[in-house]
Amino acid sequence: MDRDRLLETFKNIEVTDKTAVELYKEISSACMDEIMGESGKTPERCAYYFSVEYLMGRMFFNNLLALGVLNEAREIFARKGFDLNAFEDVEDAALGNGGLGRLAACYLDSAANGGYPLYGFGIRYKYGLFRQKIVEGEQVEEADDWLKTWGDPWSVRREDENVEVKFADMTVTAVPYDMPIYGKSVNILRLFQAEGSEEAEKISEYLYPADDTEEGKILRIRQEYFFSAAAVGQLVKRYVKQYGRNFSHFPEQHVFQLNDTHAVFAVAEFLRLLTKEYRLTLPHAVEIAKQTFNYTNHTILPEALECWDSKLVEKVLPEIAHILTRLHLLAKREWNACGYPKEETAEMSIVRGGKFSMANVAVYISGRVNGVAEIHTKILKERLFTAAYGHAPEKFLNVTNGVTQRRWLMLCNEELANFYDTRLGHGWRKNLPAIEEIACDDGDALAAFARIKETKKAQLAAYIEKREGITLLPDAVYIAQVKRLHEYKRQFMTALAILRIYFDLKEGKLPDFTPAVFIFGAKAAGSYKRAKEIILFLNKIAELIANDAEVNGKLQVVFVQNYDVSYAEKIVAGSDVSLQVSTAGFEASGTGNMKLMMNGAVTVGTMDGANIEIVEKAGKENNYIFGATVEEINALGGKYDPVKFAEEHPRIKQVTDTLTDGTFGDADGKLKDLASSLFEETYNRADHYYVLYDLLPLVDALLKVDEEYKDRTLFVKKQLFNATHAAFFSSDRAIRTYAEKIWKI
Ligand code: 26V
Repeated sequence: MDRDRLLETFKNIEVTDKTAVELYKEISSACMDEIMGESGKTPERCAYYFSVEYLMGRMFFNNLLALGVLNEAREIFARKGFDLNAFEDVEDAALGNGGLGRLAACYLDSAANGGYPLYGFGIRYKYGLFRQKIVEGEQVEEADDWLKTWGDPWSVRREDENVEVKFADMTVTAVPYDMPIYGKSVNILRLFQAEGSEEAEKISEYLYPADDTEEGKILRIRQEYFFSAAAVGQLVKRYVKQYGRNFSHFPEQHVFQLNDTHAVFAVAEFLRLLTKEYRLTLPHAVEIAKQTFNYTNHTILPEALECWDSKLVEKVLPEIAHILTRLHLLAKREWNACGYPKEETAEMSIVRGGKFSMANVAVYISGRVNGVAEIHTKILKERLFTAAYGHAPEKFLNVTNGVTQRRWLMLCNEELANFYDTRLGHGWRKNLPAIEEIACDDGDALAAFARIKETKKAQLAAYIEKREGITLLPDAVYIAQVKRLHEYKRQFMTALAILRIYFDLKEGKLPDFTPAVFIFGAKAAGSYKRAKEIILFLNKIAELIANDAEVNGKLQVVFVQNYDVSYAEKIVAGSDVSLQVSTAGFEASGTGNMKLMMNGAVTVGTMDGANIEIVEKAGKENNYIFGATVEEINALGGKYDPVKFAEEHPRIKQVTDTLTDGTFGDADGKLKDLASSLFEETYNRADHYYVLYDLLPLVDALLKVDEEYKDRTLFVKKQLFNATHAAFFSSDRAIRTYAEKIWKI
């Protein structure tokens, strides 16, 4: 790529009489010309990432940074009187709902930057994850028509590579849109758009359509098969053109990574093609598949482990249902021949209770199965896939997640990046572990870092003011909990802890309390009622505190609307404290925890997911670990009785009473339902997530933070230590591990 030529093009772009949208398209397309000029032919061996989510966020600034022209571009256009920050209004490409999708985006970034040939496949949804508004404390969802205003100058439609995808009742055209990912190599994210009849086009309309009806389930199955089959079909066809029907070289050239179970139909489609179209025997096709596929698990929540009713699959994809059934029998025979006990073969079975277990297909077929943090992989081995692990321990490995420092440090915290440049030179930009060289007890470094934190906090405050119309308390510690809204993540527990602090303040028990601002950002899945009730509760607490003159100078709660990648960029850079308080054993890894750490936030967290590795690198003494461990929770067994527990702890009871005593009014029973989740058996056991059990330890941890924050030097030192010990959590390291241990690319 010719940097000077690109800058020359920028200089020649006329800005007068052009709208921001026109300029956006013109500048982007100049970049695209350079990038596409670079995307050459694909190497012999490539890795392919299959994911139903990609949370790319805003590509503009990222790509200009990758091209090495961001600062010059800012200057060039500023001189013409145009501020590139106008493009902060460009919609995020939010084709994902959380950690799994953002991880995919970070991995594409790191692969390109490391020069690893990794190509992504997914769906080009017409609407991304809904846009969220808060109206009277409640979440309101609006369609995210992300292409409407700014279009998508970062993708190229490739009709010459269309694929036909066949269902029992219709044939759909999968039209590829290629988004280049620029780095040392130029890789491609290929998203398929469904075209054809009105029914066909529904397939790529929405991300995760509700699957509580049969119709919804069918649509989900169609989506998953649609992009998997398009991708596999294309790759197999290209291979056959070169090698004919001898598939023995296929695994030498292709390695597939299933990002969770959403693309497991790719396995079935692969076997279908090889057996039906190319006449291999099933055992032979399975042998090839076993050398090609790998699977990453991202959750142990039973409700998220996909099982599709075999009758439904039969209805829309009869050949696929048939091949999965044959695969089931073949696997059974294999296990029986090995003499495995019945309970174990039942646990590993592909067909279970009339359903296809997509995870069991993935585990059976995959050469490698990985979890996303040490503790999570341990749980996969010991609890989720016990039998499979027992019989093939060599299959299982851990690859702890990572995040890209290009977006989550260089782009969102230019000030911190400059700080590293000043002290270390530019080398760290290609080799993140170099930041460990910063001396965290050096007075100058600490003072400089403290100033940067203040700057980033002020920027965040200004942004929140602009977006939410809320002025943050001055001289406060900023404490952030930003992530999907889920019961296991326990935003509810944080809410109760804040109420506890509120009462303590009112009762005069905290005379030296440093002002604290709690910042929440979270979307609740449209059909997840209880998650929405938690959002309401948080907003009610925010309002109660804001209207109480006795405490509103000391405590503040802000629930930001429409939390997304771009909002995250502001929040991770501008927070002092990162809340990672999931019930131990439930958060597979977390990646927000890494982003906040990388920007120098200390963690208040449980021993769960990657938090464990975070404190291993940055020291328990520099973070605030609290709460029950996995072992403690297991040891509690059925002995934990939350009703009794609350009775025994008046400090708990006082806050949980607010859910039912009218403190917040509750005509529609939403807060009462939250109380039920604690004290009654509903769809889960009473207090299934140990919210009350860990509540007072959380309060203590927060009060300790508040106390220690007063000693600014001490606290900033902890922050800097975290920031400079975050290199392990770079997705460059994670991708290198995948490349070396799994992909062999
Ligand atoms: C949950 C739900 C629930 C409601 C509707 C749609 C939906 C879709 C997906 C999921 C969870 C999928 C798994 C997932 O996102 N896991 C996250 O993966 C991250 C990357 O590995 C990891 O850091 C998080 O801990 C894990 O929760």
